[in-house]
Amino acid sequence: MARQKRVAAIHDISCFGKCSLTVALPILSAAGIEACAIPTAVLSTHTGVPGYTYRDLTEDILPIISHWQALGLPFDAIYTGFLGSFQQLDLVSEVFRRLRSKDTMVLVDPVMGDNGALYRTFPKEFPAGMRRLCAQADVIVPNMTEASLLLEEPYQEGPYTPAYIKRLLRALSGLGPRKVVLTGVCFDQNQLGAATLDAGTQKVEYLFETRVEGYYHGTGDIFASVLAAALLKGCDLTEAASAAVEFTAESIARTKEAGTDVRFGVNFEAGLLKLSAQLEL
Ligand code: PXL
Repeated sequence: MARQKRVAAIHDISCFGKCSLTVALPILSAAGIEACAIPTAVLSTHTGVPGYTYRDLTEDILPIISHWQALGLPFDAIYTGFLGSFQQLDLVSEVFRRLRSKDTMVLVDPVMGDNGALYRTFPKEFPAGMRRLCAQADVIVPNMTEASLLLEEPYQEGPYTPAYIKRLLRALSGLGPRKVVLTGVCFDQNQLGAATLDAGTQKVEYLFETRVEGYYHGTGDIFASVLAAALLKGCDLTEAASAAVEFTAESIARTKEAGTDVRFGVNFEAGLLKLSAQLEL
């Protein structure tokens, strides 16, 4: 049997509502990957639900890493998402310096906005700091809002043209990462998916599924977690993005059918067995 892969997952824990660590950990585990958590903050729910509690864990990050370093643990990947404070951008850079070896894949999901706007929890300097973090990544997974914030360009509503998407992909790759996966891409109203660019091959690929109307919370985190898992299991960028688009679209379709409150996340759990079989490489 191949050696088990180990990931450091750096995200908040929103205790209810299915996003960040509460989706990243089960998805990585379903793929047979050892998931080690570095919580950036503890919230009662994600910030889209009014009245949420918030405990910032900025001060806990380096002590956790120092202990892990003392144990001499090697990491196959570091996967970051929602950060709890502006200072955590620099701390996460320090985590990269301390835990990264030449074989470690660093995947940054630059979680900071949606629907054309920066999340209200972040200061306006946050995108510039996130750009510096993305420069250190091997793979980044922005949505269309995050792409515009990273590139300091006005946000545009879809549908898009292939020329526009290719220009964004190249500009994002120009920030540093060799692999870029852009989510929320569509060329017409009936589809939705992702576009990928691998700087090594300069190949651009598009992966689409049929669009389901509505805004389903936590789907960006589900997408990035499947992408991370599939890449670690040896899929190439196109295969990994395809698995992520399919898993996310199926989770949304299931939730639509059940008619549950879209703020509380999607039913991704019912897809985990299939994902497990699919990634059994
Ligand atoms: O799904 C992204 C996300 C993660 N974590 C928290 C959030 C959000 C999006 O709003 O609020 C706490």
